[in-house]
Amino acid sequence: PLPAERNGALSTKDKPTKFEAATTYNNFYEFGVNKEDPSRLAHTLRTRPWSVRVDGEVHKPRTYAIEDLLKFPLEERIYSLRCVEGWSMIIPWIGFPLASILKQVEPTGKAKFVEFLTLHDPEQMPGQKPNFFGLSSLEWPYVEGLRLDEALHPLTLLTLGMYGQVLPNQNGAPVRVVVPWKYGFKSAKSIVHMRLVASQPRTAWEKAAPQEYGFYSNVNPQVDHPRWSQATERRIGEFLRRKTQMFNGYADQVGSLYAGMDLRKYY
Ligand SMILES: Nc1nc2c(c(=O)[nH]1)N[C@H]1C(S)=C(S)[C@@H](COP(=O)(O)O)O[C@H]1N2
Ligand SMILES: [Mo]
Repeated sequence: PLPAERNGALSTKDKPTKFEAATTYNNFYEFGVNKEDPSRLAHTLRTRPWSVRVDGEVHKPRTYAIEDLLKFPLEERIYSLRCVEGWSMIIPWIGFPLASILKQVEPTGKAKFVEFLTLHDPEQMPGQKPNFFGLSSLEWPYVEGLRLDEALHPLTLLTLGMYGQVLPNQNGAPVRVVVPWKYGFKSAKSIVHMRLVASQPRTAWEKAAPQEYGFYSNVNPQVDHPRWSQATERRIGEFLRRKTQMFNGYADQVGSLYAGMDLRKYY
């Protein structure tokens, strides 16, 4: 169990997805490319000891043991997660604003982006082993990134738990980020390193298919994926598709971050 008070103001009123669904229908390519692979295979991930290195363009680089992270004041926030594949879930996450950590390490004036790196260990993460043909689903480690102002936004949650307990391995134990106005792949799992950098990181999905997965990846029903529409989504557990909301429903809170930007160009 991981107790935390609900932040009602920052939580959607939509009904949470069933725990059983949220823990058996996952994307976590370190454990395979099929939705049921992570729940079946992620037991090999060792989440203790665990630490997160925070360095790069900062005045006070620091390594946080997972126990240090668990001492931050935790809150529960019910967010919608919209996968780029066209499905969504409502998940009661537990964590604290990523900004709390970023402020402690004191970014230098050169820091413009935050890069997130997932653990790279094929012995624990079988999906990182190349297949018979020497091919891998993605380049490892999984890399994601945010602009510094996005990383500092109060909605961006450093996440340690969900549904009142610590994160199940398949959902990115022991620590992941959750960025609710962006497609799910921006929310990197099982993070070991956060690097503050001057130039835009090259993310794992940009390396795999740059014309399909841009750096920003804000949820946007008006900009289709090259191979499918993004106008609607299937909420896991529901039958009819729903309309996808601009910025996944968080437009009032985050729209100003992108004022004046052409969101077709910066997809
Ligand atoms: N390290 C890592 N993080 C990842 C992924 C991944 O394959 N590896 N998949 C992403 C994708 S595509 C989605 S939709 C969400 C899914 O999170 P969930 O399984 O907890 O719902 O995790 C994201 N974070
Ligand atoms: Mo996704």
